[in-house]
Amino acid sequence: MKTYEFKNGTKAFRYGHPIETGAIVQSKIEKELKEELDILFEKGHAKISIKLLPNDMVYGFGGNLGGINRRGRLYESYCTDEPLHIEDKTKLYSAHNFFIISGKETKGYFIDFPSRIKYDVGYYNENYFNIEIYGEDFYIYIIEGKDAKEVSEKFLEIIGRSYIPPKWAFGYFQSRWGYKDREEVRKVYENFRKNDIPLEGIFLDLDYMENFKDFTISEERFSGFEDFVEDLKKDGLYLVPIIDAGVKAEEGYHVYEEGIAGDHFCKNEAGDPYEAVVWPGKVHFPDFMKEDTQLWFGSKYKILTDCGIEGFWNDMNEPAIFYEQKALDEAIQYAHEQKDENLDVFSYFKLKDNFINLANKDSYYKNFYHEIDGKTVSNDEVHNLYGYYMTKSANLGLSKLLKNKRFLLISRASSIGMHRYGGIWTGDNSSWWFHLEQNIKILPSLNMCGFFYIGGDTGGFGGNCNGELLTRWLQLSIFTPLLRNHSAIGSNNQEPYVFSKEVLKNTRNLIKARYSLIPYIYSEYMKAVNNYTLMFKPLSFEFKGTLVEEVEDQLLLGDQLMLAPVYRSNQRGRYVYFPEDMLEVSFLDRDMATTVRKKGIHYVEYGLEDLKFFIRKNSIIPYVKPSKNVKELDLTDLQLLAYVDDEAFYKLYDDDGKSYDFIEGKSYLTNIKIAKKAEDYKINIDNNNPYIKNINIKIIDSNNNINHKEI
Ligand code: MIG
Repeated sequence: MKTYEFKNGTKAFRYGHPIETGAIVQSKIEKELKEELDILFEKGHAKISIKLLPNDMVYGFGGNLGGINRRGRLYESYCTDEPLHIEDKTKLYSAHNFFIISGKETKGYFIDFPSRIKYDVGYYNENYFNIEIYGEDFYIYIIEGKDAKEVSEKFLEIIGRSYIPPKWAFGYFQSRWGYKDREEVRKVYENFRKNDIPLEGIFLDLDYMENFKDFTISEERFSGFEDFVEDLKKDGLYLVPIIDAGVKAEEGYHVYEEGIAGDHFCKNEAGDPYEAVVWPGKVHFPDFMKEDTQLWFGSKYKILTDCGIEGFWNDMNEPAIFYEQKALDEAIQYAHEQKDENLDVFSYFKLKDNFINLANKDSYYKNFYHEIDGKTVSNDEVHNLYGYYMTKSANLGLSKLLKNKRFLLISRASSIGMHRYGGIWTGDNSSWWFHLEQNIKILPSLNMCGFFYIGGDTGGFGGNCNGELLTRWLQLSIFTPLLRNHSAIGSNNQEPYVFSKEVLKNTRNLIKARYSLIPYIYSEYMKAVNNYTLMFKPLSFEFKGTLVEEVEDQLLLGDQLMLAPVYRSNQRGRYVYFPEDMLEVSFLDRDMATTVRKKGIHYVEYGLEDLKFFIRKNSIIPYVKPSKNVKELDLTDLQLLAYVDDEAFYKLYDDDGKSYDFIEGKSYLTNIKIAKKAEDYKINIDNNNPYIKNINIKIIDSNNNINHKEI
């Protein structure tokens, strides 16, 4: 074992010879340290057991189901295409091995290991947190701090700054698997414009490709693609195509030919390109663990960037496998053998399950190999790096192709480290109220693991969404960096305009509110990323007490807002816990009504026609007039909504939203200070944002007295 220490005090323990995943970027120095965890090495696995005290909370685990407090659940890190997000699922698309145990003392742990890990977070025995690592070579990082907030910030420091998208990536996106051709996409765009709903872009799903082949465009359905992209861009609209991990194995197809010629595909046991079946039929998987393969695949995005594309979503990169030919053959063979048998129920179940369980079998991932530093390593051993390295490859490619221009990039599979290369969407949720609730809880957990450009499929992916659910979901998603309404083929359409007039009106207003709030949301995003702080926090990261620890359906956004979305049907409002006095804002009310809420529990009315949030004491929220897209956002007249008790501050961050010049300090700051002075207010504004000309301020005091100021 080797031990190390980081500048911020984080300790690292190296066991065996771990694969370097690239999750950690900060440098560490070797230092003699006492081992803190009792690790039992047994049959090639490592087992750790941590005692949990009755009031310990467990945070982290990023993109998993369950509560903000992870205690009482089972988790597994093994990236999986799991389309059914139900209560008893232990793993989804991500492997986010960071967690914090917080109680009398607080410690964070990160297990840097790229294969399977199982966690029993006090599930079978409430007093123990048991971990089983499927290997003996790994790093464990231990982070101490005075509380969970400090620990999470220290972790963000060592894993490095998150990916930063362009500002247009904060707009509203419409998506649907099944927009079958150019005409249909154009109609969607026209419908948004006709109905006066802002729209930043449309995601293109598999449908745009020729036979599901990466980096091809269907001539038949999307002819004249380049002109189409350009045409829409003139109106400020972006198209964001999907790229899948599997490359169709088909002679004559350029990506396949180049992949074979350049030796870019993962191998099978015999050393030939490994073959599995996904959307295109037989595919090979690029070996993203190899640097030249990363560069090669990354360079293929050029085919689309040459058409004017500046955003992508990487899908099926767990990698998802529908079946291996051999496994299918065996299932068919077994079925044949049973043909004239008088099956008992168990044989029948076996027959049926043989087919049902064909997808993503554990055994498949042991059947193909990567090359790492000249060594052959099975996918199973580095399984959780696949989506990460695919997205790294895309990021490297796009950075080269688009130079100083930022791009939108999200991935479905991920592990920690990937957060520096792209964002994620939370995969195939359903149009269920329960998934709206899950969407609330996942946000802070993802931030803790480094992921900031995040969002769920608003309205739900599978199943049929109704107007009420879409509206309620938007009331949450208006605040998430990635705001995308996406649905599955075969489900009912869920664009805002397919429902009643009432729903159209409400959703239009909500999306407009999003655009009004982009200056704030962007500012909070950039500050969180640059300062290694969380954008979304559980209440317990800022306040103390039992109630605060138990509330999981409210969040803090930045240091200014508390969110309390309605996530159940047929509600006219909900109970909200106020850990301190706050200002309730009805943002879509004609006069933007406000109510001072005293510390405690209150029933807050929250209709479908509104957007509610709660401003913390001495905080200021900036907003502007809505626009149809980010390009047309106009900061000339900046509005401020301030809840002032004695002295309120806000630092509004802005930059060109397009380039990386902000890294060299090319950003605009507007420092705002509003202090109560006897019967009046003293306002200090230090503005170096050239776009802001006038500032209108609405100041509300703790008695809900309203004051207007103009600067
Ligand atoms: O097997 O491309 O999560 O967003 O619409 C399904 C089709 C493949 C899964 C993604 C989803 C996408 C869908 N994909």
